[in-house]
Amino acid sequence: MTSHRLKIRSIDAVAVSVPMNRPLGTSAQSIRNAPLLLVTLLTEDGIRGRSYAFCYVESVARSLQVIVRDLNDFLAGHDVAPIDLSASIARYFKLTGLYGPLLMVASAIDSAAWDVLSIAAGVPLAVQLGGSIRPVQAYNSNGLGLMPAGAAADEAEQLVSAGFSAVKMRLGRPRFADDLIALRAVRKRLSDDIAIMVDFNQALSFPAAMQYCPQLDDEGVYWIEEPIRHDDFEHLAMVAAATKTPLQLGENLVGLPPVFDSLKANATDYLMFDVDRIGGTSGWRSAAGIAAAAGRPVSSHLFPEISAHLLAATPTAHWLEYVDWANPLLEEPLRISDGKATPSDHPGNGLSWDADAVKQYRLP
Ligand code: SMN
Ligand code: MG
Repeated sequence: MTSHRLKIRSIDAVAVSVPMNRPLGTSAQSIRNAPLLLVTLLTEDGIRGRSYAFCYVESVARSLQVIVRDLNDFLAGHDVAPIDLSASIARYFKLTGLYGPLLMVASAIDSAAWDVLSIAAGVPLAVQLGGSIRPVQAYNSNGLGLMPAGAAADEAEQLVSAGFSAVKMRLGRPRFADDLIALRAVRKRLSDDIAIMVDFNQALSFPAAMQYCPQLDDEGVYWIEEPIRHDDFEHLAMVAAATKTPLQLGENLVGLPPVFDSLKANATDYLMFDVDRIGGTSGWRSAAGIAAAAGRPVSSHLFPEISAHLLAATPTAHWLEYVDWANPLLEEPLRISDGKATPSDHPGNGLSWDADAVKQYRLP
């Protein structure tokens, strides 16, 4: 069977909400359950390609389920050719605009199509993309939300006890002094060789960032993520210039133009892509090319199972963000050992849903 003959029989989506082991309190929103949209693309030959979207809000997962079922009628019979598929979906949503949750659906379908292609080729996704199955360094990003200093230090200690050499903590408390107290408590509790990434989730104003970010330079921080609005590249560049600690940006960049523009503006030192916002596996490949041209390290945002493959095929791969949120639904959760994630070595991306768990967590 040659992959160019693969055709879509159906695309199905199921909305679920999975309780998280550790709630995530960010400066933007607090999350206790992970609402996911599980996408399955079935070909006429019976190959199933899978991916999922992280929807942040349960009603978004429910609404996207309806939209995928509608797209199913439009895409049935279409070739499993991700570039053409993306163009068809972009035409379908030309008038609404392909942003936010609609882009998540388009990205998830793209990644499910790449899953089909690599299953048909009999190789893991990383190999299909020109990489190899190799361990990727990962930081533990479960929990460590905006909590009191003592609790943060306790949680950080638990997070590294699983063998991780890096953790991410959220900042952006109403008083920066309280962020500093929590950060120092965590820094003091962890040994010096453990990296601490910090994430403001866009909480600061530009003047506040100019005042606070340079103060983090002496606190043993590995990167400062999204200190201010993610699309204010001009001011991000000024914060980056005033701060020795590298800035991290990218989970909110939708599609390729903002990746290119952020680099032209010198808005960030490091880039991180969210496979579901950057345009799926196809979007990641292109974005990774742009980052490589600019010599910028690339990390992932969420979706650790697919991202492990993508990073293994990214020329400037940096860190994988590890969260365990999809684990209850997966027949084979991502393998983590010694703080590194190894992509699944099955053909495809390795995602397969546990039917009982899907039944249990399905949204009404
Ligand atoms: C984050 C925020 C909200 C949900 C998931 C993740 C965060 C991150 O910005 O980078 O992990
Ligand atoms: Mg972030």
